[in-house]
Amino acid sequence: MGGLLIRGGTVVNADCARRADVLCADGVIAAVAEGLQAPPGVEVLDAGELLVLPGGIDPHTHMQLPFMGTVAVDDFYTGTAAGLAGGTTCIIDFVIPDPQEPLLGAYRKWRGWAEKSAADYGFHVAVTWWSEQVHADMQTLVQQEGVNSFKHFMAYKNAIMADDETLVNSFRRALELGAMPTVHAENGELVFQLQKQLFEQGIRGPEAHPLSRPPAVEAEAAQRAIAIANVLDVPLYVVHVSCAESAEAIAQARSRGQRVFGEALAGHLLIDASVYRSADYASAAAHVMSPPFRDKRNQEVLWNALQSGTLQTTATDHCVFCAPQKALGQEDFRKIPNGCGGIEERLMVIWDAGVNTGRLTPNEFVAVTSANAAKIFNLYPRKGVVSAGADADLVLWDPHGTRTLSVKTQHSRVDYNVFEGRTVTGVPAYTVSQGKVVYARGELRAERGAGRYLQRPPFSPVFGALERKAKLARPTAVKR
Ligand code: URQ
Ligand code: ZN
Ligand code: ZN
Repeated sequence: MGGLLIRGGTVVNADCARRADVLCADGVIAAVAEGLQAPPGVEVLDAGELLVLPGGIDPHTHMQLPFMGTVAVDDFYTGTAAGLAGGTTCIIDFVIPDPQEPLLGAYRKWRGWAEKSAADYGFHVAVTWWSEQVHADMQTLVQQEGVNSFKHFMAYKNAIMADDETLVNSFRRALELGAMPTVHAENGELVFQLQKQLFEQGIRGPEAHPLSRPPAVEAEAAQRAIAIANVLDVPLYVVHVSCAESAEAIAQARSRGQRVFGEALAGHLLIDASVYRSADYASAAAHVMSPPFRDKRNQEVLWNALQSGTLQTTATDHCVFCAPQKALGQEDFRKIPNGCGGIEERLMVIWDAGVNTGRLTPNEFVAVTSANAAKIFNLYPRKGVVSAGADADLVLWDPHGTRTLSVKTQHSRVDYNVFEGRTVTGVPAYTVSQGKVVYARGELRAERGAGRYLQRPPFSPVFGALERKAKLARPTAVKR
């Protein structure tokens, strides 16, 4: 592989920023230092005033997800290509077995779909049912396939919802294996009953969606998952935290020393529930995702949670359906396929609303868009940092550049853009993936199939087990 020297930029990692050149060779970073010379045959890219950041990591996407009777329209190629155009060079997607579907069979199916990815990818595997076979398959996935995180949908009753029995069994198994349990925290029974009540009251349009999933429905599930994890002494990652109540539950758990992590979606940080009050069905339905976009006051709480470390990562939950698919719910909001986009826009909107406003420093921006996800899901320092030995996944960031986000210019296949019309300051000028320039000032050169499956080692179960055994062995002081 020819090699690339990125000269004259300012390298910004989660922990520090400095003027340095970056030499890439054979897909990895060979050196980060001032005054590097380009060996013969190596392409030189003059970074000038640009910042050189670790490529974005989106830990929550659903490319070509079969869901609610249809399939998300961005597949693993178009979705990862759109990500590269926005500076995201790695995704962690989801294998979601149907109940009773063997986990290994579903995993192999998703691995086949993902072969076309343009960028590197990993998988969280959802535990949607429980049996001795699931118990065994989790071990195979951790020890042979490099899966170190298992997802649990507490919503979607009569579909992929995990009840408490599944949560407890799976969380306990994850701990034994050194894997991280993650949850979609909404009480699926409450959603089901509220949906039914609204429908029977004749409230059947997209405006009913947020009414059937109020913040309290999310907070109950978040608190329950946190409590179960606490009793079992297992870490927990809560995806798409959308409201103050859930963020508060995580903050309290963390202040008690419980190891709970949380994720904010770019959409929830910037879009509010007014979108559901549009008189136009297509516009309101386009924004149906779960948890729903919330009242605006929740946005500041989520930003504060990112700044304070209550939440550690940002993601998009990129799961996109076009108008004809969203029209499946024309007569019944419960049938609107849930999901929105954002993989191309995430870094730009978080820089614009986060760094330009002073909420986040550039270093914190790198932490919440790349480094923290790499650390939590055990990809660091291969991913998430500009340093020798890391994969050469980089984004050359132009903090003064502007772009108006629109369906007219996006690379996603979906037929709308939830950030439509927003003009941002701070854009990717170049994206480098595995040491190759794959996006250059508007020109996308994503390569179908160039992405690699990422094995993510388990966290050391030996250490965990030893620690627990020591704790159990210690005689508890008997109060006289
Ligand atoms: O719930 C999820 O995370 C998947 C099914 C995407 N859809 C959504 O509304 N978030
Ligand atoms: Zn979800
Ligand atoms: Zn999701």
